Amino acid sequence: MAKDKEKRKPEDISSDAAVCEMLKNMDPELSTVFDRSESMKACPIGSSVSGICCKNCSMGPCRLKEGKTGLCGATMGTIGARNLARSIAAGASAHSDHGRDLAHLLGLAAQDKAEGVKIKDPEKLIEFAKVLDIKTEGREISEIGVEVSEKASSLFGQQTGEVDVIKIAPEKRQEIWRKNNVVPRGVDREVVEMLHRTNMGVDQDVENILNQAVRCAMSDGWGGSLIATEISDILFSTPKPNKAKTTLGMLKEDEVNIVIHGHEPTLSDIIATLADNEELLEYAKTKGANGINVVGICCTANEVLMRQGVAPIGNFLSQELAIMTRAVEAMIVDVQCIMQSLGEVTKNYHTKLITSSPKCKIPGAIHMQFEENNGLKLAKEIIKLAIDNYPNRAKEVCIPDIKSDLIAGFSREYIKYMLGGKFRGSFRPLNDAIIDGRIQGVVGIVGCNNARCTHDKYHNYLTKEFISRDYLVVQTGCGALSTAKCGLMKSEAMELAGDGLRSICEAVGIPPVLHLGSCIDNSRILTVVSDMVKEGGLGDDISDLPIAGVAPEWMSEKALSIGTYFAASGAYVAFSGEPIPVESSIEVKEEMTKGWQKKYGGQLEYIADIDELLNKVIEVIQDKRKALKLDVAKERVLLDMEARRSLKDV
Ligand code: SF4
Ligand code: MSK
Repeated sequence: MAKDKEKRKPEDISSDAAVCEMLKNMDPELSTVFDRSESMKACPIGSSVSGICCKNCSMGPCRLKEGKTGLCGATMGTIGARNLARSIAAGASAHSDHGRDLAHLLGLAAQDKAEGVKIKDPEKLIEFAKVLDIKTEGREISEIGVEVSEKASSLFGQQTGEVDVIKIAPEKRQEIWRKNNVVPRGVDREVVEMLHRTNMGVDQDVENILNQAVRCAMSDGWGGSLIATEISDILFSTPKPNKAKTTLGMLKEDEVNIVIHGHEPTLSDIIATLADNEELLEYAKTKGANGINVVGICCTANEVLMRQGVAPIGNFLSQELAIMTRAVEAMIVDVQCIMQSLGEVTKNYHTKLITSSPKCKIPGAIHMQFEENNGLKLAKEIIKLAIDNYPNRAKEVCIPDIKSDLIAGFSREYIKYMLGGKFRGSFRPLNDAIIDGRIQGVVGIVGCNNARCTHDKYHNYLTKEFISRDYLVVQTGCGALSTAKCGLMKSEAMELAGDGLRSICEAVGIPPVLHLGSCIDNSRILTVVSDMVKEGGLGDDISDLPIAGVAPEWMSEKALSIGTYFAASGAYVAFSGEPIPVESSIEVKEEMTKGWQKKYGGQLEYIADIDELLNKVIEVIQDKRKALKLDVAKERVLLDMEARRSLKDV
């Protein structure tokens, strides 16, 4: 292992300075995901670069190269489309199952039956109730909460009609979806049909498979994820900007460190709230600790960062290293993006690994199951267990002395408020800034880290490049944490922004990179772009907007679902890092680019070279500006107002 480590310098492995520090100091006998990425190469056929692999029946796995078919006659195109579609179904399931649980929790919280959880944003509940056509006038909040819970839950099992949260999208967009028959009928229905159609010997037509893949992804972005975000805001509060600090350096030498990791906001929100509970703090003192330090990893971190300012210590690839600091008393994990290696890593340290969801048990972990009626009691038990573990900590800890400031907490509601004020909240100033060219466009840089790319490098590189060219960057998930760690989410980052973007950021008082939340919260971006269209002046559909999405270090199947629902919503989307599992099929790639462009005005493609991707995104956005005649507007604004007025005649 030590020999493997000599191959790459820490700086070639990660752009996170605290992670590099850990890699320099860690026990050379131990293995991390970075080591395994070197010792175990990806299967070239499985990754679909030089062929494709199908294992949908026991006559296979069939490994195909150009010109061959599987035993059943399946072509590379059919297998590529099926593989992508199955990944989308899995990704959509993960997000949607999360949304389902929150919908159920809302009903219990409304009836005071969810321990430690209450409706924190009744205004948002009323707004969401209206989207679901639920009467709100003259009704108690609890009553509305129960009905919203029931209606939202019913959208998962609905069999016919439309998942009616799509009404949030601009009218024209809804018509495009109806015309192409991709409006989800019910969240679960689309996933089940996707799995059926990709079963051995069913759907064999590339376009037909991908049509359903789009409908399935739509049931995530405009279904399960959107429901999850709206209800998370209702229950745990709609985010407002808050200051925090980040990196592994936020672990504390003299306090009980508790890491919350995964994706769910429920138990983690209660644990974070209890960090300054007097009784628990007193108990911590009896064990020699000066406090309780709750910090986060991955999207659970993003959930509590957005609402409570809890420090995110890292993203996906930092999870093993957090334990290797020897300073973590307990790591509580819920669902998604939790490496199984944590069970092995904790064997070498005093850290207690605790699983809390019935959906995720890990060998080597203690299972302490969260139920809607035990949140507070369980959170206290977990914190006490962590406190009891503090005296078992090694004398020497290894916490990197590196920290970075950040501002997070940009919800759609807050963006509207910050631009227009409480009583006239509006996207007008943003649209105007885009129209007059101070902001060239909006780029969403989202998604995971991938151990086969230099950790955080592409996220940070692209973010810097875009803001320097006056593109406002919005982020979610691990991508958001990448840039936060390298200091791009603080006011000082304004210096890196182009003059136009900087003038807006200074006027409004925001950083040039906005943190919109967890992976689930990509649905926030959908609602923001829908509002931008409704505000007017930038066309009448999402596909008219000068926007694009990028996932430069993607890893999870959820990213494929996200990329697909953005493309189906009219955005240009590019992935980089590792290829999308369709690379060996020209037929599939053509449908996802030219085909989807024609149908939805958006597309999804993989571009290996990061500068090529940067230029492509700029080209796409500039083409949109041209189509809106904004390229002309910018020059005329710089000349005089008269010329700008005459633009109407162009
Ligand atoms: Fe091979 Fe066809 Fe079976 Fe796939 S479904 S494993 S291509 S025989
Ligand atoms: S946690 S899905 S690695 S963004 Fe949402 Fe990060 Fe990707 Fe998991």
